[in-house]
Amino acid sequence: PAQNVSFSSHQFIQLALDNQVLKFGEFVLKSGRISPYFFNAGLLATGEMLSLLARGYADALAEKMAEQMAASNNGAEQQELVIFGAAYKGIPFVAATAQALWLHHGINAKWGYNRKEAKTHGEGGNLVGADVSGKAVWVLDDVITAGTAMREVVEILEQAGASVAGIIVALDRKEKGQNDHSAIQELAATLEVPVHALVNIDDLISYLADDHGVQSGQYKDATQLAKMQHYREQYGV
Ligand code: OMP
Repeated sequence: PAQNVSFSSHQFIQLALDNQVLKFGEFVLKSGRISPYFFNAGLLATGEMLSLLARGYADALAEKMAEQMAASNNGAEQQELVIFGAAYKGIPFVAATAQALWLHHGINAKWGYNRKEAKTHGEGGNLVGADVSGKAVWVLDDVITAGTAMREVVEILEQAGASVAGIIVALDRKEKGQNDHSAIQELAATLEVPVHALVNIDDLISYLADDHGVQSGQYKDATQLAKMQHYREQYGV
């Protein structure tokens, strides 16, 4: 059955191409860089794609938990897992991941997210779901380029009295952050936490460069590939 299919980066990239999640052209990024490709995670808008993405996040988290358990004293006790999705795109992803963790790994993670507008009535505040205060939280996000969006999430969590246990993104564009290291390397070094990406720019380029990515011919565009390679030389690490 479809729900038992585990994450495959090739399947993920092919679905992203088929559904215009991964597009080619000229895009102005949040960092101001002009990119020949754009990954719009908002278009992972089918049950199949959301399930595959959530399975990818969940498998990676389960593996990290197993590593942590093996590294701890006698590995007896399963540590608490708290996951956090940043508004807006991270919200459905964190919910789907909590469900995938439960269904496929038997891990009962706590999950929460922020809202962008603080609520002034009812329960108030801008955090929803699991209480993150005093907790080490795994952050889920869609794409990392220069790391600005992720630094904002880290700040939201720190203000809520939480710390970051690790970071998982769907796509690491592997671009320079504030210095010559990649944004992901910088975050891993400053926060001293593991950072994991389901796919990165090198995976995209090699997928497009060999025959996997060209089932429907339309992606076999040498100029497109050359542009991506050129962009990677300019901003990549
Ligand atoms: P940084 O804040 O520079 O790391 O950019 C990451 C954010 O940019 C993501 O959270 C997205 O909102 C957006 N983005 C994409 O969604 N897809 C891309 O391919 C590139 C970007 C981007 O603007 O860099």
